Amino acid sequence: MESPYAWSFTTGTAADTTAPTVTATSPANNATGVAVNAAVTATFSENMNASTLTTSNVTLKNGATSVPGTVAYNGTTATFTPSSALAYSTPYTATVTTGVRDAAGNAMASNRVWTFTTGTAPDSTPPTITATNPANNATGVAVNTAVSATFSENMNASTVTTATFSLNNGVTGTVAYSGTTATLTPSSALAYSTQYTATVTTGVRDAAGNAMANNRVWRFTTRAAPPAGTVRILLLHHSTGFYIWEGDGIQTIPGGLDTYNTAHGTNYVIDELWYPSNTYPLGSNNPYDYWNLWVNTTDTSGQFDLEALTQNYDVIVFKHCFPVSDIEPDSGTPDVSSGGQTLENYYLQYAALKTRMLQFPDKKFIVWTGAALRAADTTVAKAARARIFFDWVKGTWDESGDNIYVWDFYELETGGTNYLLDENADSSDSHPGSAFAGRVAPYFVNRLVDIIEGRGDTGSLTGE
Ligand SMILES: [Ca+2]
Ligand SMILES: [Ca+2]
Ligand SMILES: [Ca+2]
Repeated sequence: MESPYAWSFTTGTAADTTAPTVTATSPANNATGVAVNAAVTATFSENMNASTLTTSNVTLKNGATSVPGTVAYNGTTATFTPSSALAYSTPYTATVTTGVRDAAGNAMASNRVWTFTTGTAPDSTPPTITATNPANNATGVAVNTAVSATFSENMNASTVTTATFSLNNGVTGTVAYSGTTATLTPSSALAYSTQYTATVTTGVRDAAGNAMANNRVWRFTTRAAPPAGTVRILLLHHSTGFYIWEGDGIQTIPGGLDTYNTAHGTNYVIDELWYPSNTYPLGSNNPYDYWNLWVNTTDTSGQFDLEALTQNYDVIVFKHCFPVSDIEPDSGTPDVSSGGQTLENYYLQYAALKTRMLQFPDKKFIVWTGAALRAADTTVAKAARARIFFDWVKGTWDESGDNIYVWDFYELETGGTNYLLDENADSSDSHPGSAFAGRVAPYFVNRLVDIIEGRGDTGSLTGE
C-alpha cells in the first residue's frame, strides 16, 4: 500500500444569523438640553447593509411631524442630519426601524426608539432695571444712604463697576453686585439738601452678554441738615403716655432719642410732664381739657398755659389717655365748652386747638392719636366712634404744610381694628403692655425726629 495521503481543510464560517442591534445613540435616550444643531446617530453592533440606512428607516419626529433630513452611514454608525436647526425646548423622537439589515441581510429584532429634548433658546433680551433705591425723585434721603439698582435678571458681575454705575457731584465710592442688585456705597456721607443723579450705563450686561437698551438715570434729593442747636421737646401725658416713655425698660423714648443724638450729632432733649397736674379739678386730658387750658384759659388750677409751655419748649407733644375713646352718640347740639365726650364736641374742640396752635408758627405740635380701649372695655358703637374720630384727626383735621403733626399711636395699638388689641394691652386694663410699649417707643422717636428735621409731612405717621 502506498503511503497514506493526508490533507487538511477548514470549514467555512457559519452563516450570520444574528440580528443586528443598536449599541449606542446620540443624543442618549432622555437627553435634555440638546443643541438644536445636533446630528442624531445610531451605532450598530456590526456592519450594516448601507443601502438599508435610509430616511425611511432612520427617522426623527416632533410628535407626529417628521423632521426633514438626510441619512449617512459610515463605519457602523448611521447619522441623521436635519435639514435645518431643530426647535428650542422641544421633545423629539428618533427611530431606527426593523427595515435596517446587517451585511448578511438580518433585520433588527424590533424598532429602536429614543427621545430627547432640545435646550432652551438663548437669552437675547436686554436686561432692564426694575427698581432703584432711592426711587426716582425721592426726597428727604438720608445722607449716609447707599444707592442701589435691581435688574430684571442675573447680570455679568464684571460689567457692574464704578465705570457703569455712578453718582454725580464728584461722589466716589464702591460698587458691589449681589443677587440681581448693584449697590453703590459712597466713600463718605452725601451733602444735605442736594440733588444727586445716579446713572447705570449700557455698559452693564446680562449673563448672556446683552447690554441694557438705554442708560438708566434717576435723581433724588437728600434731606435737610438737622437743627444745629438744642431742640427742646415736652411730652404731655398721663399714664398711657408714660407707659410708652418707659417702653419695656430697654427700648424707651429718652433712651432712643439719646441713641439718635449720638449717631447724628444732634441735641434733641425731651422732658415729660404729667399734664394737667393733679391740681386740675377734672383730672383728665381729653380734648375738652386741652381746649379749656389752651383756648378758654380761664382755669385757675395753676396749669401751664400754652404761652408758658412754648416759652420753654420747641416741640409740644400732647395726647389723651384711653377714656378719650369712650365716645357717646352726638346730642345734636355741639358745644365746644362741653366736657361731654361726643364726636360733635371733639370736632369743635380740635378745630379751636388747631387755630390756637397755628398762632405759634415757630413751634411744632404733635398730637398722639388714641388711646384705644380693649374690646372688653368698650362697646362696638363707642369703638366705632373712636375710629371715626382718629381717622378724622389724621385725614381731615391735620393738614400738610403747617406746624401741627400726628403720631398715629391709635393705629399701632389697634392694628387697623377699632380696639386696643389684647396682645398690645396690659393684662388688667386698656393700658399698653410692656412688650408693645418697647416695640413702639422707637417708632415715636422716629416720628419725632422726622418732624423736627422737616420730614413731618412725608414720613410714616406711625414712625414704622
Ligand atoms: Ca448579524
Ligand atoms: Ca437677558
Ligand atoms: Ca399738619
